[in-house]
Amino acid sequence: MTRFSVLTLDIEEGVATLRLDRPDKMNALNAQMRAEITQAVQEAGKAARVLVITGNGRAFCAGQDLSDAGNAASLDLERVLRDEYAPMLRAIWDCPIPTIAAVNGVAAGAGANLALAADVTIAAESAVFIQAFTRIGLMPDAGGTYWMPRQMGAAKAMGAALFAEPISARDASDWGMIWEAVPDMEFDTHWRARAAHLAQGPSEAYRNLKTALRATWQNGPDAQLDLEARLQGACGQTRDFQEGVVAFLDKRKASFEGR
Ligand code: LHQ
Repeated sequence: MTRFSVLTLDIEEGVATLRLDRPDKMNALNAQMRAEITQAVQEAGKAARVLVITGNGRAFCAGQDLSDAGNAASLDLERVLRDEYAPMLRAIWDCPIPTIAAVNGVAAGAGANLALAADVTIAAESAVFIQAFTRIGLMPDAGGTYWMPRQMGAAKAMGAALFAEPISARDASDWGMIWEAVPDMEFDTHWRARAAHLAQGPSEAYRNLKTALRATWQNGPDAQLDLEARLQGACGQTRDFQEGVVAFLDKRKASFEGR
């Protein structure tokens, strides 16, 4: 497995855990971090059954490393977004296994949108999400304008972007921006249990439901019904489906192999 310098990647019992590891910089994203996340996500997608992205230290991720920028005016934002952020976000969106963002602390700017790019976002109650961009004269990027209105609705997305105020984990959960907020004391145990659940689940069904739930934004009902039929047809060919039905009839818990 590749050695990384600004993150760690551990794979155990089907769970890949990617920890952003620049705690003194609140895990801010520099070029090295973006490249390593892209590579680690791709590796995890091949070697594990679920991927968790979390942060070391008190932050999840403070977004773009602003100390990297030097003279901000000379930073080519368009290039950085196209060449470095987009591949990282595509790697997460295209990841064939379920992805969990375990948001242990503040998630700001591109760090907030990194958290939203995961399939499931679980936050510690003390964590906050800040669309911090307008504070430094920018608009949301890193996929925020794509995910925010879809996840929290247009009104909340516009307010979050314009006011750049911290959104508590509890509000984020209530608004539908994230899956759940969890008391800090239970946070680690909780996301590990969630990850273990998915790592023992029917991987083909997960892959296909991700495809269907993403495609729904572009499809009308006919296309979506057609897609469901095709993808469910593929699920029907799996051993996990066989096992699921037999386990149901045997009144026992299914033991999925992930194929
Ligand atoms: C940091 C950072 C940071 C470096 C904290 N960088 N050091 C932009 C441009 C280019 C291309 C593409 O797109 C983007 C997208 C973006 O992400 S723009 C938005 C960038 N992020 C922000 O504006 C957030 C900046 N950080 C903050 O607002 C605060 O630090 C937060 C709210 C995250 C945490 O506040 P506190 O808990 O009060 O901590 P702190 O501010 O004291 O920070 C702790 C240390 O971390 C501190 O360093 P120091 O040496 O003084 O201890 C900060 O300088 C450092 N840090 N964020 N993004």
